[in-house]
Amino acid sequence: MSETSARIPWLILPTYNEAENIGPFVAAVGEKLPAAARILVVDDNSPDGTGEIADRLAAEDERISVLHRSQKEGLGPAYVAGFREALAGGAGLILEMDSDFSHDPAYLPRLLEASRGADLVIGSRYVPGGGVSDWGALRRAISRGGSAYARVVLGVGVQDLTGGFKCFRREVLEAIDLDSIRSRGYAFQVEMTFRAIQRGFTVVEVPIVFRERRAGASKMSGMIIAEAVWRVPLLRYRRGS
Ligand SMILES: Nc1nc2c(ncn2[C@@H]2O[C@H](COP(=O)(O)OP(=O)(O)OP(=O)(O)O)[C@@H](O)[C@H]2O)c(=O)[nH]1
Ligand SMILES: [Mg+2]
Repeated sequence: MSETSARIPWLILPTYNEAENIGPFVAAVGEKLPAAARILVVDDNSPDGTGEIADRLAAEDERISVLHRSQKEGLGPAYVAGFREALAGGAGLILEMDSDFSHDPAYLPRLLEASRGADLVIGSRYVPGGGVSDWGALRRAISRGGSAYARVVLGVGVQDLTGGFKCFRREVLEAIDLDSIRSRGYAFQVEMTFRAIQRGFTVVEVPIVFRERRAGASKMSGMIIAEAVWRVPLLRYRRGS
């Protein structure tokens, strides 16, 4: 494989009821990605028709494809299914981000550039230059507290463990036993980063400013937070694969 084909990025976009966002979002990321990049939408049978909209986008643009799953199972299983498809398709880099404009497509080139020097790049709210633009004090505290909790419990130096704007080198996902990933919500983000560190991969954080979603409703729930609280300590006691 040549140097260039080895680095072909696949962007995985999980969607659940993102009908208003998905069209403009796919167009926005498409402008920021290299021409050879692929965009894979992973839709969990959204009742609002996101999957059908994504199918129409895919029919018009060969860079785009859609993975339809039968039911909503959370972010974790959707990403794992997307990772498998990207690996099978020959991806050199696998990017993940929210499909609601909270993660600004303008940062994509920076993540890709940083991936030349690290196995896992994290778009980070909690390094100098990063931040959150329009959250209230409570949501800020939950997020910051969650990252700090996971950092202390797991004993790692990464500042933003719960964020979902990332770029993995292919080798990282190949080294992690994806079958054994059980986390569904934010815990999934913590678990993937922790497993990468456990396996000796290098991590770099690049600053991003996180914004409120542009349209549609949040899927965050008490369940998702609770899952992270009890699952994170367990991560220490499980081998990566
Ligand atoms: N396929 C799939 N996608 C999901 C699921 N839950 C959330 N998503 C998507 O994952 C991304 C992040 O979820 P959000 O609902 O934005 O959750 P959040 O970012 O924690 O919450 P907000 O900041 O309030 O938007 C979005 O693109 C969602 O559409 C799911 O169960 N399945
Ligand atoms: Mg969001």
